Amino acid sequence: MATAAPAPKVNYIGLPIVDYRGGKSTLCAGCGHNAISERIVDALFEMGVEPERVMKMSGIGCSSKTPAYFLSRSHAFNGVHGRMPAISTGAILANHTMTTIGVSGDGDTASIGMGQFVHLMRRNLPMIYIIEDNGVYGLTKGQFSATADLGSKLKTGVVNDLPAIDTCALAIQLGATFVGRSFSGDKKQLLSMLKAALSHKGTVMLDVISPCVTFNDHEGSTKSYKFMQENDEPINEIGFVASFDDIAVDYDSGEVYEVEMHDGSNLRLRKLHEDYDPTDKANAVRTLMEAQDNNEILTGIFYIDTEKATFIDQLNMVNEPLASLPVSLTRPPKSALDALMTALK
Ligand SMILES: Cc1ncc(C[n+]2csc(CCOP(=O)(O)OP(=O)(O)O)c2C)c(N)n1
Ligand code: SF4
Ligand SMILES: [Mg+2]
Repeated sequence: MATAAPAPKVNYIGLPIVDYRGGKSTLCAGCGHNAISERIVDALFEMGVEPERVMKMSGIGCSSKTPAYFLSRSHAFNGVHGRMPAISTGAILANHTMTTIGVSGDGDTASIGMGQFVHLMRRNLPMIYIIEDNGVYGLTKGQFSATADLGSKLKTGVVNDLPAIDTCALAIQLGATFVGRSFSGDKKQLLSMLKAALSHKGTVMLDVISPCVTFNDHEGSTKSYKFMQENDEPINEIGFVASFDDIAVDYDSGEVYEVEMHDGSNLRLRKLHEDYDPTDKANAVRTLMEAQDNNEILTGIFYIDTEKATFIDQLNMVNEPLASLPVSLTRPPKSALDALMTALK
């Protein structure tokens, strides 16, 4: 008699991990973007997020194709190149109760989409914005993007003679309230960062170095697997304890910066870099600028603010999403318009 296959492991809302997966990736084998999709699947599964309560937003690029490869049961919008922030803003204002994950590329964000990116960051909209950062326009065959480091080399030998835009320093300065950098090859750090991001109320901006194996993984590239393995310098070690886990895990509180998240989860940042305080905005920007001058690649959570009002708070929006409010509540009656017209006569 054949034995029954073991039941699949389920998360705390009773779903197996397959419910969080998407279509088969058409990206190059070994592309860092594939590893990021895998961590997004793991994070949403482990945090027990309902797939139907997620909106996946993206622009154009290999990176922006990836929402097709995770969470097939979620809502998705693949926008025009660099315009994902405006589309996300509209969608979040229509329904701020959804979990919104935006996936962009360094070209999609820091080149064509820069104008949109800066305005998204200053609004502190509740969403997770991920830059899958390979320093090149992968989809259009590997030209330098604006995050390519000064002095880095293309395969053809062309040297980049412009300084890189540090999207983390920029996001912190502009108003994002959870900002970090990770590496697609660091499973543990990226997963903890994504899980903490899912507990944050406000804009999360994560720049994830994600090597392009086809156009930017050679000697002379500063976004290659080898370069990251040799130069990745974590500023803190991220420990995340979800609200539904046992919070009482032993640790040496003297070395840990502890942050209470909105949903009751606990974020513990073990200091690895002097006495780095992730709530000090000016110091966070200065640290990133100094790292750029010293050619250091810092990773970790650079900045967190759990107090700042979100765009939804600032607009005094009601809890019920605009999208599901009845017309009787969103449209003034004819008598109100008549009274207004009379008052203006
Ligand atoms: C308006 C417009 N301009 C240019 C393009 C061509 N284009 C497609 S993807 C891309 C760059 C993508 O680079 P990035 O965002 O870094 O994504 P990657 O492919 O590296 O993941 C460009 C310039 C386009 N699709 N639309
Ligand atoms: S071209 Fe580069 S970025 Fe695009 S799928 Fe291939 S490895 Fe990834
Ligand atoms: Mg790119």
